[in-house]
Amino acid sequence: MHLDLDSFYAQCEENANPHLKGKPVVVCVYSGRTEDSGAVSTANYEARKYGVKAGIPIARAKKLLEGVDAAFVPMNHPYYEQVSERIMDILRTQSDAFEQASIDEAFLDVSARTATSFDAARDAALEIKNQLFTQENVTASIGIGPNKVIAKIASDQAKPDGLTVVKPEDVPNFLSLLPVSRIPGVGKRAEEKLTQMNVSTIRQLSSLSPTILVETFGKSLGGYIYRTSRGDDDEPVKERGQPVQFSRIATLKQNTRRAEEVLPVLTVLANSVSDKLKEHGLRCKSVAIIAILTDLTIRSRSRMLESPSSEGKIIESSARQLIQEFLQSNPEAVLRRLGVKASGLTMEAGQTDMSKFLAEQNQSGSSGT
Ligand code: TTP
Ligand code: CA
Repeated sequence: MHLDLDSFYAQCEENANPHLKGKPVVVCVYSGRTEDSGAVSTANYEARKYGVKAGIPIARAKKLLEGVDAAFVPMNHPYYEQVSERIMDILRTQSDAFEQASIDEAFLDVSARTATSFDAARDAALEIKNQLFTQENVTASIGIGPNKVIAKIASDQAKPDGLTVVKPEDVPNFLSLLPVSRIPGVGKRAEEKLTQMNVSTIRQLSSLSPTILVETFGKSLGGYIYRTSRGDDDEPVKERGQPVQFSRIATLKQNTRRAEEVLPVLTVLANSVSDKLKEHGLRCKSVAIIAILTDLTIRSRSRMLESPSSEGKIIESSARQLIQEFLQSNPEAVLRRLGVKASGLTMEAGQTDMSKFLAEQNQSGSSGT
């Protein structure tokens, strides 16, 4: 699920100043040089009807709204941050995994709590919208899809107060007629290059060869555009700024320190961690074993791999060495439970985080706020 609050700063202002409700509201970043110099940070949907939008000069917005009972308010970022924090706390509790993507956007993995039912996910989204409205008096647009990039494109499909569900089997139809600019990270420059190649829809884009896209946009952006045009994305939803790790722990059939009993379990755990990494398109830089002893003390040993990997064999061989070293140097230790952990996770070679392109786009397309 991807959730994007509607005209976020403007909604915050309307809630702080209820007399603004119903009027066109323009949130301004005044530069201070002259009374009207500066740019529009955002405008509510009433103001957008007049053509007012983020990034245009305030003077131009005033012209567009000449004779209209509109409000021009200065941006108050610390206040929007407070509102955002409260909203993100609500959303976090409604997800299995959570990733805040900006002050007013977040990804929610709801796969487990909905048992991957798209109908249950729709109900969950309605419940979230309801909760945001009752608790914070804000509306949001939500997209639901089989992966992050489809959910993000879907959340932009029906704004404001929208809800768009794209089931896996509907992905090709959903994408086919959308303009290429709907792909997050495809900015003005990329769009122009594609127009020169006679490509305007995502369907046309998906018929280009990966080689051409990589030649035109470079390995990273080209590869990303190619995958996205086919609806492919396997980035995990992860809390930003926190190290992500995968681990698997099992209870042994009986307490033991005998290699012939320990190693087969280790193999299963290593392969399970490897599957999890591959499923998310990730590789790990280091592998650890977790040994839970009969007195329930927890011991661990870790090592860096020569290069990041998601291969079961590599994870298993590291884990084997670690457990053997551990048992040798702890002759009294008897194991009750055993775990394998992969950490220092990185994207598969050639893949780049969608968020990187979004950040770049935000930098080049912002109104200088
Ligand atoms: P957006 O989500 O892009 O815009 P929005 O929430 O105002 O409107 P909507 O999602 O309904 O289309 O950006 C979130 C906030 O970031 C926005 O409220 C104000 C701020 N912002 C700027 O200050 N400058 C900008 O150029 C943009 C695009 C946004
Ligand atoms: Ca928004």
